[in-house]
Amino acid sequence: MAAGDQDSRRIVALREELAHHNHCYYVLDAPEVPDAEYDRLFRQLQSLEEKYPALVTPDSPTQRVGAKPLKAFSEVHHGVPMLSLANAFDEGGVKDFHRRACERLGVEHIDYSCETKLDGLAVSLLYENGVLVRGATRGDGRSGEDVTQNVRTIDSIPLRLLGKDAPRVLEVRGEVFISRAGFARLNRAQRAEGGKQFANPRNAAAGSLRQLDPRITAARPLEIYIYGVGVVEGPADEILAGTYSAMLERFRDWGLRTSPETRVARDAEGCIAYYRDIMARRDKLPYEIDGVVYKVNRLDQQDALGAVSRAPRWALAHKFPAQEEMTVLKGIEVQVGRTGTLTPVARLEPVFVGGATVTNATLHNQDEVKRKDVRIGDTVVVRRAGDVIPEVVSVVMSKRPKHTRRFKMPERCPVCDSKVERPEGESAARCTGGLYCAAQRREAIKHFASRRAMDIEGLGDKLVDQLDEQGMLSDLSDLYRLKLEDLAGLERMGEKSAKNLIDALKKSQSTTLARFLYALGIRDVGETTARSLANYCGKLETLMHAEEEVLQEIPDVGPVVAGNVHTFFRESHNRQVIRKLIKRGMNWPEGVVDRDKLQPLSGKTFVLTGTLDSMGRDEAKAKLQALGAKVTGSVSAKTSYVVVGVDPGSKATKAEQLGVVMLDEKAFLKLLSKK
Ligand code: D41
Repeated sequence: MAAGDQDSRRIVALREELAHHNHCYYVLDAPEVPDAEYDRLFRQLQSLEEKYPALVTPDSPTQRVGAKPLKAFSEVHHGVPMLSLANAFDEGGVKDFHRRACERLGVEHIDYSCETKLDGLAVSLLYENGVLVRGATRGDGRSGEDVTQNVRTIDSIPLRLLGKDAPRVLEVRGEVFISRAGFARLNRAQRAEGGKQFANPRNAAAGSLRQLDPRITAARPLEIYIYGVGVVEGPADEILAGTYSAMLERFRDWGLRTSPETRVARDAEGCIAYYRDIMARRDKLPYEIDGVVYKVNRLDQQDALGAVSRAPRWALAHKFPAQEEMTVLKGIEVQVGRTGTLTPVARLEPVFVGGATVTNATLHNQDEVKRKDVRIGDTVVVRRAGDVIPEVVSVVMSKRPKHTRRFKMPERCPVCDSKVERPEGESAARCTGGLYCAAQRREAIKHFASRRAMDIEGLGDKLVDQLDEQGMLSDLSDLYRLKLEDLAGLERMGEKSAKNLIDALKKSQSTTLARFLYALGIRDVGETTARSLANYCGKLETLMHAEEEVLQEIPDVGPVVAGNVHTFFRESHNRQVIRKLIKRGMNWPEGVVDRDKLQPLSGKTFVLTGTLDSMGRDEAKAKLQALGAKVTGSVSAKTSYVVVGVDPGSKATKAEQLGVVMLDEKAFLKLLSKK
């Protein structure tokens, strides 16, 4: 069928509109319309194109996937070589780089454009007359592979540049990557389909871009940031005359996506300040980065500096310390925690990783050791990311020495020789020695003294160990029997610090019931639960005599915690320690019950989605809040209930995925009436 004027104009208009919304979404990060509206326009275009196949053009947004699988990739020669980046691993390297650039240019100051260094793979995109005609991998920098079919499936790559003023030929370079969220989603999907797991986002991005079947690539959450330019011909080649940051600005106008973390900074100091800022926010960025990149901002200065051995003299990658390194595992020690949990800890040949020297790394538990099959003498990969505890990630099997033996968890506690138990269904093995076990006793005292518990200033971990070694702490209450003379005899304990500690101990005795309960270190009783217990019962006596069923009535307390609390207070040793603590001066204002925290839905979080017949959303929210519930806008694993009305949104799907309890209107009304 031949298209009427109206239809063909509509097709063009739809493509422009879709391109505009893509730009808003990917480049400006500010969508103007909801996804559903985009989908609607997209489907309109699809059906018009189905009606008039002759009007389908390769740059239509409907044509991202469509090509058939290839047998092999063909080779692409890069007209302008794709250079690599020189590296600096410390601030000295940055200062040297800056000094050399200043000397060569004969200037005192240089402006740099700073950006994040994404951990993906470099590609080249070629636009002719505004249309994407070729995509290629970097390869060795001189030639790479033709991955046009695949880059076309990446939504953040425009198939046609916006506006009319782009150069006739424009080759841009950028990094294709997968965000953290995309990576998690991809691996989850792979697991569900029995496919292979990717080790990290970089591998996933590289593997996805090098698929011969573009339909596979299309299903992968690839993204791009553009950071460079190759061949440029024709009008608007003035982009090569100003600054790099102005060039990026022009790229954005044309619909090309650039990093939002780009800043101009002056001299090495400005660059280093940028590095520190990004380093501090590294773990919060939505994608993984392995450093930052500084580029001399003035393009004429870039030209003057030129390149040496495949790397420009005007750009520098300032790398973060690696988060994973290899080292040798010298031994496995089993540590006993406050509640008796046995944790296998790897003793390592010291290794510098994630910005610190690491000599110990956790192996988590017996199952993990078994899964990773970690053995003494192995070369292992150690990871230290941000503030998390260093861990052993994997074993380099090819480096395993001969005659190694599997690790087995001890059957007796390495500290007190009591029996080790592993309750069914739990991953943790536990020492059954209780407070007779020195390790548990010491950890319990350290917890008791900690800031959020009794807050005994000056009673650090080392001192607790010392006091325990001297036999001065057979239980918690002995802390309040300590005298100046006892402390004076200890190593590294001056008169002044001894006196301060005695004062701090005295001060800690005026406390609150919530703090005291938390300080006792009852299994699974954190600060929030301790507060709930205190608020609900008001008096310690009440709590000590409460039956499990009664405890379960308390907000935040389920059967497990109720059981733990009950067991703790039934234990005569514990009751005795509490009695002694009180006798020696522990006190708190009694019976102050915080009524707010006593409401029937305290501690519960609700999310509302869809419309209810019987009441408006505000009314439902008010009713819930009146009962003490929290009402939030988005579903997470912490959500207690999702109330699902008519026409629910994506929140219902999310709730289903996370296994959050969903209430329909009837169940919701019933819940309100019962409370
Ligand atoms: O984010 C990156 N990985 C990144 C890589 C970046 N932000 N800028 C880069 N700039 C260049 C030059 C200066 C050569 C145009 C790069 C790369 N190159 C690069 N990536 C892989 C090889 C080279």
